[in-house]
Amino acid sequence: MKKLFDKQNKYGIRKLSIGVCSAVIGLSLLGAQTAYATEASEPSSQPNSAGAATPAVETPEPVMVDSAYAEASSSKENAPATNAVDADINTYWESAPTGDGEATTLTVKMSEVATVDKVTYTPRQVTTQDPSSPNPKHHAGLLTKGQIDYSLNGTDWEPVAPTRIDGDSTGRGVANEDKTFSLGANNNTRVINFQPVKAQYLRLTALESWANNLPARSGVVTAAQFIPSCVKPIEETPQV
Ligand SMILES: [Ca+2]
Repeated sequence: MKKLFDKQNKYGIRKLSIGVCSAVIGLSLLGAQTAYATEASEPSSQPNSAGAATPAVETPEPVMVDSAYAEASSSKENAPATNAVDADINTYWESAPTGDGEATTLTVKMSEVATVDKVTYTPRQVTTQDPSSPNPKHHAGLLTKGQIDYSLNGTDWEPVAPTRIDGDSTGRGVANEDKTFSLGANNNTRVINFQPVKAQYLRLTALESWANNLPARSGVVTAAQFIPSCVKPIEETPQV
């Protein structure tokens, strides 16, 4: 029985892994910057021109975000932090800022320690309705400036060093020198690239967000997805 469970469990993880990685591949194509081909699920078996046998290259296994874990400094009802890591673009996390100056954060966890060099961020996709607004259908909670910190244990944190933003057509998606990053105020999916780090936790700190025509909501931050892209480092196993 245990064997069967293990098998099913592994299959479940692999299935999720493919789904998340496919999403990242699609984004990379949109960004037209990088061919993110390392997750190809099929081994490269094309014959090369010389016909010689290609030596097997060990490819690190992708590591998945823990879809059962996500924490936020605050969340609106029906918009929990785990909605940012559920691989469903239509569900989202929404902060519920108290206005007391507390930083708005979203923390996600990988299933194991991994090498991470990018995060895919998508704001809430649906517009919100507010009858009191002159523009009752509007976007709110668009992250426009943030910082990402990483941790091995969920206690000690260091900021990552952003290198490039992909998928931001506004020209405002930039990596800043002070290790923060800026995004255009739109609801597109962006990929925040940074220098690779070894981590199990990533924490987004929202520094600025945007809501059109509704200053009262400008402190709100949303994430339909905030998903690290990572691989397990190949490590030499010491022989005991
Ligand atoms: Ca979601």
